[in-house]
Amino acid sequence: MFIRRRRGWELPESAATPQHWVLNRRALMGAGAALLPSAALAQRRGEMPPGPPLPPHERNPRYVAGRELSPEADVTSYNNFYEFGTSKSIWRAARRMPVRPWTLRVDGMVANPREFDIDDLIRLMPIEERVYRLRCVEAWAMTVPWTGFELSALMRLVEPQAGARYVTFTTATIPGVMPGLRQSWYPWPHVEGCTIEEAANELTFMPIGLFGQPLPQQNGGPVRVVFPWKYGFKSGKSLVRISFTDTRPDTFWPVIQGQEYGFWANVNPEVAHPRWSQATERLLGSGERVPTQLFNGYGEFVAGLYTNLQDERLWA
Ligand SMILES: Nc1nc2c(c(=O)[nH]1)N[C@H]1C(S)=C(S)[C@@H](COP(=O)(O)O)O[C@H]1N2
Ligand SMILES: [Mo]
Repeated sequence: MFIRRRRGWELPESAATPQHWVLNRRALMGAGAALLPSAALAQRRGEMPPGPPLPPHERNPRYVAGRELSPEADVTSYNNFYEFGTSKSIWRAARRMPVRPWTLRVDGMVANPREFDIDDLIRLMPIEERVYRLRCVEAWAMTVPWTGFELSALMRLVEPQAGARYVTFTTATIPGVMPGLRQSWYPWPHVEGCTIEEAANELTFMPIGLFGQPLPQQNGGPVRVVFPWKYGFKSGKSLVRISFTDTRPDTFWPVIQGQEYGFWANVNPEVAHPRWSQATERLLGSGERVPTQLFNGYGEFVAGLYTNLQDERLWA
């Protein structure tokens, strides 16, 4: 007999309604509009819930952002996710991407290659919240509380082999919900990469949540990577595969425009983009301009990774 296991995320609709839909609904009803309940409205638009509630977890006080959190409404509605289109307003399209079930394959040069169901992975990993700054190469920046786990914890589970030198991160390609894939001149899928030392650094984090809620699709749900000391384009979204290799991967942006975007992409205020200065950045929400910091302010954690790499183009 086939017994269907009821998963944690298959909750009654009321329990699964993401917080911002509830808030939206309150705001709309407050305005006196006669509208469908928000969950039904979202469903009618084809929006999919971003996942089950996060497990209980705490904020790690070791990572201090030094500035206010960006407004959640801006963080979740101003995005770069080219699979859904090149504008910043892709959040509604991204919400149509189903994120359950979801499998993350971890393979290549590891002792224990595995395919993880995302909810099994979340149960296996030590989950915590970290407030990090994120600096886009376009010179906007945000400060957000990610929920997730250190990539190093996953590495301990799969055990990279001695010869593994690089790690690649591959984003899902789902033609039915990603209109951007029709722009066939881009080298889909979006592959990102780093060295094994960068992957093992304590800052390299795998978010599954944002502002205490499951990570919205537009921000890379159900699971992404973030390197807070690098330009944001290194932080691949909606990952389906992490692979360990002995050769440096051809990553997305250097393939498209190698003059402007390199493999390392560490933040540096003194190294201008060919078309604009990187000396300052614009904060999402307030629009305030503040000085850009070397390694986005994370030099104490990562500067040591690069002391033997001075011949490399580390900054763009
Ligand atoms: N798969 C994929 N990942 C991606 C991108 C993308 O277009 N596709 N954009 C990158 C860029 S340029 C930035 S700045 C960040 C933005 O993350 P956010 O939308 O959560 O702020 O995601 C990065 N990850
Ligand atoms: Mo970016």
